[in-house]
Amino acid sequence: MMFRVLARFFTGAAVLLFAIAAGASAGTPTKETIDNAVPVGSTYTGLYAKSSSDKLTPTGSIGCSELEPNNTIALSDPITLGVPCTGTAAATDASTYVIHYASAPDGKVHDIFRFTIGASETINVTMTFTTASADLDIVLFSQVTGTAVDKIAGSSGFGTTETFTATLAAGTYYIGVSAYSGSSPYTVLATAESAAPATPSNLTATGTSTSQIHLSWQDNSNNETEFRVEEKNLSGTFVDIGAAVANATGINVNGYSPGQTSTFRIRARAGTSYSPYSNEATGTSLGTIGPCVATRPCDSTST
Ligand SMILES: [Ca+2]
Ligand SMILES: [Ca+2]
Ligand SMILES: [Ca+2]
Repeated sequence: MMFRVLARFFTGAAVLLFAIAAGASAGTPTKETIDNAVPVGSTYTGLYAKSSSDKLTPTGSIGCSELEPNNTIALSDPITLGVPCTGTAAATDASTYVIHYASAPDGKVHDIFRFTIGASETINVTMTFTTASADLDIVLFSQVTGTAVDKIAGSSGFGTTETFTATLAAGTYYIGVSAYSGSSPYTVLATAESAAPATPSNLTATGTSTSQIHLSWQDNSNNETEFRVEEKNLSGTFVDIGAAVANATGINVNGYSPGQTSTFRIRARAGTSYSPYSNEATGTSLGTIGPCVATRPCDSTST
């Protein structure tokens, strides 16, 4: 079967086109969006049905944007573990289900994402939103009874980050986003705890005293156990010198002589899985260069 619809439009400025072809199981709505830069002038868009011989196979991680409406299980958007999904929720949006909270009035489920796991797994879910005056919450459920979701886990705090962890059997689960009040864009990230954490980035090393170098980085993972810190030794080999706790974005390394230079890298650990290494960063303790110390590297000008 093949049909084609052509639409012509003119644009005086660049617009965005971008294609996400999300596979969907039988009986589930399939949605596609196009978002790509086009030049000034005439542009054509085409819609056509493809047969099952479609050979497009996405590779790597692609971002995820909520496709409205998604306020029922049937309309839920797929979320890939480890890939952030963005959306917008407002307390005035249409909703189909409610969340029975134990110690608060019912919340409404405005947006729903779904994922499937093939084996038991511990899942970390984090939602961050940008409008501090709003109050967004998240809930995890696997089914609905009447109009209420059967809540497995969730978070209903008052800050702009909501996070929870749930250990789940194999199956399909739903993450519901509720705008308890106000309206805000948000990002949801669901990560399998057994998965390698995302790589920390933007590592810097700065001397903060004659005996101390401060390391700073960006935490990009929501499932890390800790960050392992490595330092290059006198023979040029990186050696693990210790760890910073989960969600840390900095640590002090002590024991230097004045003016001593050293190079570092870090990686996130989740259980037995490690992220790739961060960039390498080099820093120098304050003060004038002193003698080399056996356990610490010196730069070439040290004596
Ligand atoms: Ca929404
Ligand atoms: Ca909240
Ligand atoms: Ca983290």
